[in-house]
Amino acid sequence: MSLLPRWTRLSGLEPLQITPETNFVNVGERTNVTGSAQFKKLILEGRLDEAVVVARQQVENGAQVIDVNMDEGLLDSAKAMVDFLNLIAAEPDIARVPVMVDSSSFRVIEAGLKCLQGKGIVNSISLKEGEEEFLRQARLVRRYGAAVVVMAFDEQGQADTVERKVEICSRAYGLLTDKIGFPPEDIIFDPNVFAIATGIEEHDGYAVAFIEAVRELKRRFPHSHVSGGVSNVSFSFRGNEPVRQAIHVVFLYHAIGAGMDMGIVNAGALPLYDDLDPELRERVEDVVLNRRRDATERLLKIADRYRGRKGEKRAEDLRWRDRPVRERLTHALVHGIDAWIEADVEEARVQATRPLDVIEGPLMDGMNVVGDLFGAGKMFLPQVVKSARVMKKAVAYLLPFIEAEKRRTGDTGRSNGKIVLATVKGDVHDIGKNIVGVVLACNNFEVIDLGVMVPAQVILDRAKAENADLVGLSGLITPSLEEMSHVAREMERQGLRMPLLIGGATTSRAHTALRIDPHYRAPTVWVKDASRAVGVAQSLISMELREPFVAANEADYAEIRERHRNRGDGKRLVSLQKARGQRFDGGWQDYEPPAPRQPGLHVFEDYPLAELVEMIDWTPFFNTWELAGRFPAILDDAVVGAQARELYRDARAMLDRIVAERWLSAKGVLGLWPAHAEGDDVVVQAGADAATLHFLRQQVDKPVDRPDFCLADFIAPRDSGRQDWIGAFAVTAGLGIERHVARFEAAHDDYNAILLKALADRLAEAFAERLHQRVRREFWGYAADEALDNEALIAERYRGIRPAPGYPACPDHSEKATLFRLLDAQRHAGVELTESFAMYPAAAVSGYYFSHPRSQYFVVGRVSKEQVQDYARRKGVDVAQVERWLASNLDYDPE
Ligand code: B12
Repeated sequence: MSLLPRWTRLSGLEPLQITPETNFVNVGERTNVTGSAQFKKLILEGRLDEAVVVARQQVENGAQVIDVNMDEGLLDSAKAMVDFLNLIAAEPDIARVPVMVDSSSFRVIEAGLKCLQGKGIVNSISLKEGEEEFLRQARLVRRYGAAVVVMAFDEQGQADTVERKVEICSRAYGLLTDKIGFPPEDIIFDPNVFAIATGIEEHDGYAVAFIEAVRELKRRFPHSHVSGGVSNVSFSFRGNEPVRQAIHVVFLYHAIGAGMDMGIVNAGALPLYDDLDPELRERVEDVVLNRRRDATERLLKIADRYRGRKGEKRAEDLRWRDRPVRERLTHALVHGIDAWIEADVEEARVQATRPLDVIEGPLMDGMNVVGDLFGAGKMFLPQVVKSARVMKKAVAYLLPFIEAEKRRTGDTGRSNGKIVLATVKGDVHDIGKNIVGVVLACNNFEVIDLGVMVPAQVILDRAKAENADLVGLSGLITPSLEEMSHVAREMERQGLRMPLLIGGATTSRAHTALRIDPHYRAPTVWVKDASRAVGVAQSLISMELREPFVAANEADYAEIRERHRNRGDGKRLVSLQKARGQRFDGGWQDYEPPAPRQPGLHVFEDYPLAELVEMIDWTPFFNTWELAGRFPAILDDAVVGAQARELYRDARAMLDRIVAERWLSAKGVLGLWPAHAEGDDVVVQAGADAATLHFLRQQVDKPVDRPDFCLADFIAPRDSGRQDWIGAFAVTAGLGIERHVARFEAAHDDYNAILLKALADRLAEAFAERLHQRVRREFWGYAADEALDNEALIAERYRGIRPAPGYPACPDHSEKATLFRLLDAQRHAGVELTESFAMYPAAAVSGYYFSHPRSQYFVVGRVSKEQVQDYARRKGVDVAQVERWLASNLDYDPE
């Protein structure tokens, strides 16, 4: 029998494991009436559907757990908790993450615990009312199978010194583990963060007390976790955000260093100290670490200078230019400065015996620093990509010298290992893959990037020819999952034996374990993101690490397969008939669908980019660069703010040039046609061309008052006697991008190449948003008076929806074929469909328009074989084909 490691295992519909590699668990706080005024208002006004949207946004923005708190005097908190948890439980995209049930009343907590379908966290219990009550509550928590936050609070009050914090938490730990067998990994301590620099002397040691308590608690109880509310610490600097930020950065830096591993902050990692003004940092550090008696006074003296400034250094400090060349190279790499790189490399080359020594010596040393800082969460992705640019420029400068040397001596140098990377056939997305390539190259891997839409045989042939150590596959859309299984099968059939890495937005550990790994006998490893790629690649290359790493991975996948085999007792789906019986009711008797003012096709040649710039939704842009948080708040974020501002400045500067110099052009087409629903299909009459759009229905077991949605429900059925309409669109903002990407790549500038692609994607999304707005106001015209600002548009506070094939409400990508035919999208918008229904150029979006006032987004989630068979029949294709298209949605194993 193999013992599972002592990791905290939480779950919503999906598992969340907290392993020693997990940097920091980010708990979403906006579904908390005590913390969010907006959420409180929605709950008090009974606008529960909008409150659900808040929860969804949290998850979309990367919260790994969501905190739900209903402690409000005007509410029946237990009822509000139950209602809200039941609502989100029926939304698979929210319910996938664990819930933290948060209340100061245990009655409310217990009511909440009864609704959780996975393993959540209780926030919180304490010894405030004595041991008996503490144990009673803890037993209940244990019976409900949740983890627990324990506050450092006992019969005497809240702990404020290290000794009291540690003493109370230790006592609680002892009681929990000895008396009721509570697993140590399910205990999370909250040793109270209090405000410092308040002018009261005894408060000066509060941050140190917290940090030292964290250190001691982690030493004593290594399997447990420590959490806390960070913003409390800077409370006395309210109104001076830059100083508050600096305090948070410094506090988090030390607290995380001491072992704090969970919290209600947007923290994925830590910034470099260099991003703070050194004077400010020093004085903040004096305050946080309580290093001198006059620390608060000294910070106050300079605090005003930073009001309105963002806490970062302004004038360039060039003192590093006076240091020896080796140090200069490291500095240039770590800070991504390429201004002097060629001169410095030349100086190092002249001093070195062989040109290769410059790479293998100072440059690799510098990149190792970058790799270590990134690995430790102290450097961010945009910085790493900039470092890689400096490295590439340095290598490019040295290459002719190295070639000459090679011709003379035959010496080719050494790399960490060779990896062949490709986006699989039918898929066009490469931002994620390129980022992974850059990060691996920074760690001295030789990366052979085959680009996008690469057929299996090309990948295999190249892997063989290069004698590659690793193969890495990337894909963004569901059909690519099937293609990845195919590549694995071919690798097996053709006798390849190097490990296979799998990555990209729709891939998952479960899919890799169930559908790829079994086909290939060499190690097959799913990699979540770029930060993890290096560790995985290095483990697979290393003589010592490989065996234990592969064994752990295999055990993990075997467990997933085992669980999958035994999943019989999971949540059942309802029959298709029952789900259809619970369809959304459009109220057709009392509702007249609006007729478009301008029906038919509308083509937009060369749409003005300037009009799109202001409609950009920036949040996903930062996510692309692994900076978590919402725009614009992210610019002031305690942890990633400085990096986010720098990236934003670069992005705006490039956008100006994209528009002024017409680097890209945007084209689009939309159509509005008469339509009616026939069951779960929608029949469209586009001029002489009639077409049927096929949709899928949710089969979730819901309370009777909540529908099992299908998009066809938003269109009037033929027998309603109403004339209804549907719309569709296809847009791109990526025409002409190749030339500029090639230009950057030729200059070894991955940073700007990735920046440009990410901006083209944003413009494509903005174009889709803008056209939808114009459809509502002009072309369909059912909301002619709509006046919403960008924030309201991003929050989708308008009537009607524009779901896109592939999105959770309509997961079948193959429907794009019908959409493209109706729109003649290739001719009108310059967009092509690949064999897997990806669109080229990559920066493209296509979808439908629905006008019904209560139309909404939802997640179809899992579908039964019965529905798949029905859908195949409706589409006129065989069941096996539909099973391939809907691989991620099947509630059963095909075959
Ligand atoms: C931005 C975005 C877009 C952008 C472009 C994305 C792009 N160029 O990559 C635009 C707006 C153009 C877009 C369009 C569409 N999108 Co989109 N999009 C997203 C979004 C919001 C983020 C994706 C992203 O860029 N992430 C950042 C990058 C850096 O991450 P990444 O690619 O995952 O890569 C990281 C890891 O996966 C890993 N990795 C990646 N590859 C590899 C390879 C190896 C070897 C390793 C080790 C690791 C690794 O490391 C990377 C760095 O950390 C996601 C939702 C989401 N949160 O994921 C939806 C999403 C991917 N899109 C989706 C869909 C459906 C579409 C459309 C089909 C919609 C439509 N009908 O128009 C189109 C398709 C466009 C086309 N050309 O075919 C779906 C896919 C669902 C599915 N099951 O297929 C998603 C998941 C949204 C959703 N919830 O439904 N999209």
